[in-house]
Amino acid sequence: MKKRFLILLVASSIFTSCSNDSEDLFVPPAEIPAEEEPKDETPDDCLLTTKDGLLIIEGESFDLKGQWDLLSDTKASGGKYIQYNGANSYNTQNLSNEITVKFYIPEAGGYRVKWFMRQPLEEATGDLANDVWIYFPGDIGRAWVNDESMVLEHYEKFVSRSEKDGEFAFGGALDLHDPKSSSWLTVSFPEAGEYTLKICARSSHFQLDKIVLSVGLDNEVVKETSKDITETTTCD
Ligand SMILES: [Ca+2]
Repeated sequence: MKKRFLILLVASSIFTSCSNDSEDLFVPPAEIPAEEEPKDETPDDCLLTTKDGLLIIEGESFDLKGQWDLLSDTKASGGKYIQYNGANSYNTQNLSNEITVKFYIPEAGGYRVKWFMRQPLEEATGDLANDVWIYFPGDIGRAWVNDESMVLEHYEKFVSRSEKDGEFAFGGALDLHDPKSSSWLTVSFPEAGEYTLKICARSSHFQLDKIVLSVGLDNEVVKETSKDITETTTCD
């Protein structure tokens, strides 16, 4: 009895393995791939995008929440700016005051990040009201520290000063703490596509007119040319 059972078992395992083999041997004819249409990367929605090497993001284009307010001023680009009116948040990010904006980059490239900001005359002098937390999701932000490019993996402090003349001032640099260092902020977009910029409030009464990203342009040129121009979208 035992022997017959064993033979059956062996026979069945041979059959099974044969049938597996035959399945392995059967290769379906390759499907002829359809000719690939060139991918249209242009987004369906109207998104902010670059023009002449500049990507302008007005403060008023951010999706505001928390204690950010939208205000009007003829001195502001687009006639508007945003101001943070909550408490200072110097050590951590209070995400209830995190604001975001989406934009479209048409091809891979490295951009420098600057802004036009203002410290209100009454509330702020010196170091007050002059900074935010900034982060590009996807860890595409870069600093230059100790002669090396440093990947920015979380929020960092971004700071600048305005003159006491009521004008929004061009500037903006990273104030890094680990290691302690100051650096310009750049962002390395790996390919064409939609990206997000996040800002989280740090200093009470800080005013943001607009963010200026630039590619392939001298910083002084950016300072002069970006003052009087506003946003471009993929629908323009
Ligand atoms: Ca503005």
